[in-house]
Amino acid sequence: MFRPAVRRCARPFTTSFRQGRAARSYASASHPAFDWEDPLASKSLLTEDELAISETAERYCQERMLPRVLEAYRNENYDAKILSEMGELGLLGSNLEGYGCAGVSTVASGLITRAVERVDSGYRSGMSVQSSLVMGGIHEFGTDEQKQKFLPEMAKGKMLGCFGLTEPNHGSDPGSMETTARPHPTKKGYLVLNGAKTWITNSPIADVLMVWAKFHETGKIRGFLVERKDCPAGTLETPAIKNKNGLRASITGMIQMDNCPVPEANMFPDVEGLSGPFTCLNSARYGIALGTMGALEDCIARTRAYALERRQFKNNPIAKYQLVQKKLADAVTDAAYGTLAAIQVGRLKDEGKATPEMISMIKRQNCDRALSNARVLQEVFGGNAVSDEYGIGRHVANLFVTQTYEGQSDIHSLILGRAITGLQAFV
Ligand code: TGC
Ligand code: FAD
Repeated sequence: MFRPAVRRCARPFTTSFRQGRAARSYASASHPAFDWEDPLASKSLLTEDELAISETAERYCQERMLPRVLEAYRNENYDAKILSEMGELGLLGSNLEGYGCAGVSTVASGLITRAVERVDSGYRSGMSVQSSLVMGGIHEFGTDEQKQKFLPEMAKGKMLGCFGLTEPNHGSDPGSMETTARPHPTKKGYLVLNGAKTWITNSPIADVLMVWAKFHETGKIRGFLVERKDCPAGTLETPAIKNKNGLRASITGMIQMDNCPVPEANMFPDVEGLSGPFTCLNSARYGIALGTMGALEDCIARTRAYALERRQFKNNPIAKYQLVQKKLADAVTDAAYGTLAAIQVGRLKDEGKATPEMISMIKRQNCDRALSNARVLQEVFGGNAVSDEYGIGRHVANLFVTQTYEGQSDIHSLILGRAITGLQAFV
């Protein structure tokens, strides 16, 4: 639970959101009130279904996840039951059609990530990998058999997945990966995977590991579904990476494969090259764009509540000082702009009109602005920012990771730069 250590200078955002608005509102019959929680009225762009889904997700996250996060973060203790709870509520693979998935809009799926990330980016990470990267990939590229076998159980959160693209020597440049898939020396209809993946969310607890590897015949990247239960001892190891200084409420590990057998039937049949993993990443990057707005909004709510209660100099609340107000104004503006941009791209995505560059733009901008604002808002807490009970430091550490994974922000700048100039800057 959120319990301030020194003085009651802040409360969970659910209790403090509405305080103080009436005193400064210009509302009248002819003038609507300014709502600092939704300054540009993004809610007016949502359908009734989307609003209901958002409310369900927010309620679950605040009532069931928030009370667990402090202990999870302190002890790097990810509770995998969270995924089955989300499954029960229909929050996993929510924008996919069929196979027990809810089939909601892209925007609705983003509102779910926003609700989860309002609590913690690590919890959102665990969900994004399951929903967007693994379920999304199987839905897009899998055979009928693969879809039937994996998706319904994954939608319930009873089977957990991870997504292995990054390697120790190849992060921003996955096209240079070294992991290979070759024919099994003795078993017909099988391949063997060799190589290592690192920084893989959920790998230590995954039942099914989506591994991207270079196929022996063509040298092209192909996707494989490795089932842990079918791997002989010593062929698959997934050690956890401990002592992280961000995203501690999620579980991260490696995937080490030593002649790891995988049936040919577990290879995606048609997709070749980086368009496979990057198609999965488009959905996950979208979820991060709206998700990080949840983390930023939580930073804003905590900071506002703290600044209204904390008093310095002539017993004034520090919220009265202009420098504090500017910090809040900057953050609230960026959260509002970021939310609107993500809703627009979500709508375009459902109409088939979104480009990968649009997703790069909102992923980069929202992650960068969330991190930058969170770092500045942290200053408002003074020394109390150092106590984990105030929650703001956890968001700052997490938001560094969101800016780094699924394409570091500078890489997204180069993706945009290439689209603007036609010139390739990566190599
Ligand atoms: P490039 O020539 O740009 O593209 C190669 C092929 O891929 C296609 N493609 C895409 N397709 C769909 N969506 C996209 N967004 C796509 N981007 C590229 C492209 O059309 C081409 O297709 P084809 O058919 O012609 O072969 O490839 P490149 O090697 O030059 O790429 C450069 C670059 C920098 C853009 C790319 O490597 C990149 O994006 N790097 C960032 C790496 C990254 O994002 N890694 C993510 C790892 S997974 C992760 O972090 C999960 S964290 C999850 C969590 O915990 O929440
Ligand atoms: P590098 O590629 O070494 O980059 C280091 C720096 O150099 C960056 O700032 C980068 O922008 C810059 N740089 C690199 N190339 C260029 C260039 N050409 N021009 C200018 N600047 C450049 N991966 C997965 O596959 N699955 C997962 O589930 C997953 N989960 C993760 C969870 C966590 C907690 C973390 C930290 C990472 C995770 N990742 C995952 C890996 C993540 O995607 C990579 O860390 C990320 O892609 C960056 O790769 P890298 O760490 O190797 O950095």
